[in-house]
Amino acid sequence: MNRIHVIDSHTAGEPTRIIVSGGPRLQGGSAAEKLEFLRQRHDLFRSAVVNEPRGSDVLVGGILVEPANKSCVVGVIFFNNVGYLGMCGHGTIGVIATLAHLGRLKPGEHKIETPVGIVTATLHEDGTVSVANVPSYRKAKGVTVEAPDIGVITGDVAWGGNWFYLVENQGKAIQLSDVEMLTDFSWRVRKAINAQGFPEVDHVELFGPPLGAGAHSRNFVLCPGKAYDRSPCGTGTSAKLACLAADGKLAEGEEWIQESVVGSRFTASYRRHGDQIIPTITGAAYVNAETTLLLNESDPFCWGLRQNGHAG
Ligand code: PYC
Repeated sequence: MNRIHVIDSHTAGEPTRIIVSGGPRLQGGSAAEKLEFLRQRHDLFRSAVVNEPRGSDVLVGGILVEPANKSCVVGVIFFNNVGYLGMCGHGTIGVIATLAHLGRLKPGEHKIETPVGIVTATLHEDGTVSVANVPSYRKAKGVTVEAPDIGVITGDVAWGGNWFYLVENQGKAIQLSDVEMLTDFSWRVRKAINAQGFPEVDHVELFGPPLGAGAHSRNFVLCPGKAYDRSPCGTGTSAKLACLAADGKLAEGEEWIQESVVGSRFTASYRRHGDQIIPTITGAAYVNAETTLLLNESDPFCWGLRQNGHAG
């Protein structure tokens, strides 16, 4: 029986499960190398932690690792129901809230190593967290795709720590009552953009007018395993800022309030970094469970129910 100590939190409604102890020993120096070791040797562990019956498709997991870069307080590898994430904005806010809950961090600046670079998280006195993300940029503007039963869609491809296809004004209201339709729409769009020369895109982000006062935009973000992000998505908001900056629609240091499909918010801004930007995303996470997962190999669903329908 393996015992895995985890702390669960949510950031703007999106859940994060951080493995604090009991995970596999990961060989490799950097977080990127450790991710490859986890993927090659212990992928079932990922599934056991986040998939049903212990988790759900919505859950993002993170395993804390020894950072190779000693300026970092910790390293983290994020994963979901189908694989691994380069970075995760809501998850990083969850990591900081988790470490603060454990008494391992005080308010101030803390560097965190991720597989795609070092991010700087600031824990504020009021418990909110600002994450200065990895350099973000737009790769392609105005990419038109034709999706079955949808027609022609135009959007931008951008990097914010993960790859996004960002679509404005797709004619659909971004509302919680329509998430099934938005999921189906975004999934078709994702297949179309992948087929059209952008196989790296694994998140689709749709935008519409905000519903809440003071917000600039509302989004729906479809994640790689077909779950939608309950938060405004930290890496997705970073990709959005890269596009706004490239179009001259948001000045350096100006505030952007991104609302999610559930109505939660991140506040964001950016500074220039050569021809890329460094976005900063601010939000709050709340710890809501501290528990021990039991991995009993005689349980037929010990390693989680995977999307291909297989147990273990
Ligand atoms: O906040 O960056 C994010 C994120 C990625 C996937 C789910 N949330």
